[in-house]
Amino acid sequence: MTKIIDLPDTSYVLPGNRACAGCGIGIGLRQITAALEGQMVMTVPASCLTVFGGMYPISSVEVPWVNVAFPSTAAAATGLAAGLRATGKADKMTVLAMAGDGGTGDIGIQALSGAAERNEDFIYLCYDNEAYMNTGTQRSGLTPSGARTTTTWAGKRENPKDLPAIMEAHNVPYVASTSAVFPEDVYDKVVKARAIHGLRYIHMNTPCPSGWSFDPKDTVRLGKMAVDAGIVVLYEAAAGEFRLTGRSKTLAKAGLQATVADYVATQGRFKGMTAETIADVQAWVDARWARYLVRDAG
Ligand SMILES: Cc1ncc(C[n+]2csc(CCOP(=O)(O)OP(=O)(O)O)c2C)c(N)n1
Ligand code: SF4
Ligand SMILES: [Mg+2]
Repeated sequence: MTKIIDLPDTSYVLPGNRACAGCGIGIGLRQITAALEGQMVMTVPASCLTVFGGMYPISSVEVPWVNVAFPSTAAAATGLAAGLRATGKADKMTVLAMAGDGGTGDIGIQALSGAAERNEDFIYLCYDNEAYMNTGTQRSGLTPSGARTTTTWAGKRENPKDLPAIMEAHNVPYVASTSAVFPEDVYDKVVKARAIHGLRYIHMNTPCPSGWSFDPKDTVRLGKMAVDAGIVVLYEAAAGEFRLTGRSKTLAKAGLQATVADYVATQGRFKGMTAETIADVQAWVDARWARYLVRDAG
């Protein structure tokens, strides 16, 4: 595993973009573009990520980038991959489709599922800030239970969709779950995915100070707490071989170091969450964590 001190200094993400202070997306995007050494073309639907892309001719990201309509990210990536093959550039350049949780788990899932079934040759990276943030925080299928959004005023009632599991069910060659606040874990997974052909899916948790309602200085602390509580789990399934990675691997031996109650207390979006809902979410997290431990043990 790459140590944080050994991550490359080269950055394709310039300072001075218009994302909110403390946005988790920027931390992840730096590692993703560095892992691909800028040898890439991105396709991105409407989302907070387009804020980093900026408005022509001003951009904070130094790689080719195609903005596309909401449901069509994976379809556009399919076309870009075909274009690279036709022009003999497929070995040098990687197509990166990158979209939010709403754009992936709800609106773009049809094109993504089709591309996965055909095993198209690109990396699809879903950054998960757990709601439709760019339009002011509406609930998505990946918003956690108990979270208040502008469309779930009393707190969402359902647990989030398990998108990496849905992608694993497509039998694609690589599926991973990571968090932007573990840059070395993001970096290693993108490096690994780059060397594989076919559809590679990476799910990246990205804390969002504005939508989750916490102080921007706490992005990394909260992101790490989500992993320590087993709410976000770092793992990969390469050719069907499952393993926990990084901090989650450590926690498999040491035990989880935080609870759902600890985690929800840190964010305004969970204000008013009842003890009963917290207990329900804890039971859901515990059952899921137990399944990961069984898979990791092989
Ligand atoms: C077809 C369509 N419907 C709605 C919108 C409005 N819209 C733009 S960004 C956005 C939120 C996207 O949410 P997500 O994919 O989770 O990315 P995030 O904004 O959270 O980064 C919405 C609803 C749009 N641009 N196009
Ligand atoms: S709303 Fe959230 S995800 Fe969007 S730019 Fe701000 S911090 Fe980042
Ligand atoms: Mg989102």
